[in-house]
Amino acid sequence: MNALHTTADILDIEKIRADFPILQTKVNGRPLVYFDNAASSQKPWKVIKAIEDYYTKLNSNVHRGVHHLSQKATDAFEASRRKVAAFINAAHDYEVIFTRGTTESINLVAHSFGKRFVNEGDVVIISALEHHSNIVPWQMLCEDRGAKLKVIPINEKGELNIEAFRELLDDTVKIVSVNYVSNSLGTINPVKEIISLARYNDIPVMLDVAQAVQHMPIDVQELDVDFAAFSSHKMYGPTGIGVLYGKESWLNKMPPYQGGGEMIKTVTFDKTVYNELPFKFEAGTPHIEAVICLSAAIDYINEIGLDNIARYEHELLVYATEQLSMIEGIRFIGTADNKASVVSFNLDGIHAYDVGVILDQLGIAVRTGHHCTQPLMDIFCIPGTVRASFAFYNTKEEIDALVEGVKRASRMLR
Ligand code: 7TS
Repeated sequence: MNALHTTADILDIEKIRADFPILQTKVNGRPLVYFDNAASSQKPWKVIKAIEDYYTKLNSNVHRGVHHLSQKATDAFEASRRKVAAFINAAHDYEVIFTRGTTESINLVAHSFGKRFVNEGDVVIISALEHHSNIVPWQMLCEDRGAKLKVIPINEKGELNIEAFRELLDDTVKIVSVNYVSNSLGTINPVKEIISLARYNDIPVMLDVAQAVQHMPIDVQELDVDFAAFSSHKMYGPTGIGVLYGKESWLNKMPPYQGGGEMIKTVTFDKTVYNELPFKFEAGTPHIEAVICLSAAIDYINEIGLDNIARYEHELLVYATEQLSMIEGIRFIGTADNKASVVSFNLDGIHAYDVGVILDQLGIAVRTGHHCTQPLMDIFCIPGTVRASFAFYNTKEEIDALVEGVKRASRMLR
């Protein structure tokens, strides 16, 4: 915990907000209220300055040069890998693969694990709560291999039906891939139970932790998860960089995802010998400055403390749910008992998009639409929702502004 941001476990939100320069922005003459954190979070000075530092002090390609700058850049790059490994408590830093983001991490596993382990008649299990990026790559794999995609159903609150999951498990299932936290509904899934049920049947599990890693501590060893994917830009770091965590035993058995420089040991025109982990999965020049600046984002999160973050964001969730529920005609989509700081709703007879436009006029940024979870919206028989997703720099006063804005939209659009 850092004395700068916390006193006796209470976050100093004013100090925290001063760390995020974009929060001073005015939109349509009003202070920006940024409630689109699930899409992408804002960046603190620490990260912004790290980008400048990289280009003014370190810029050079990594793992290639004997020269001073290349060595310094490589050291910083590999230090960042160690920081990520420690952040999720990976057993080895080489189990951390840098990718472009969650989407690429899932595609990597679907492609590479799939090529090696999924055959005709096999089954891949996902859940009804998945983002398109945890649906489409598996559909592509299943189509390619003649395998079948099965889906864990949900109840009306947006919670997974674990009994139904248990019944799907048999020896045709080759992998289970589910999210930890639903981006559209905020449901926190019982991933420990899912992993232990799958483990009992010797089935590996991939977790999409894109909406979890910035909200709660994640320990991949304690979870005993086989793969995990997340994006830097949702955790206060730069865009264009993400992580695939994979257990060494799996990664060693999987073929490379892409070919090129860096992922090889030796190349002749007859044969290529692949590099060891993690480089086998990192073809080409990586997004060096983003990797290095992700490390600054992790430092920032650690300074505040994920336990403090989780506690404060839960307060925001409870307050927002209470206040919004007083609005006539509001319907919450996703009312799970265990939720992260995401509130999704619709107003009776009013299109989510129209609510979003009015909120934007008031300087309030929410996301509207299907949130890249069309099959989930189909289950609720709706085209989309208005979604407010909170971060630790948000305040109850901002939630009051949202509630006033939604009331106004309701008056104007009825
Ligand atoms: N998985 C989940 C659970 C997500 O929420 C997202 C992005 C992704 C995967 C894809 O991440 P990317 O960084 O590779 O694009 N979710 C959202 C969202 O909720 N609104 O905009 C993007």
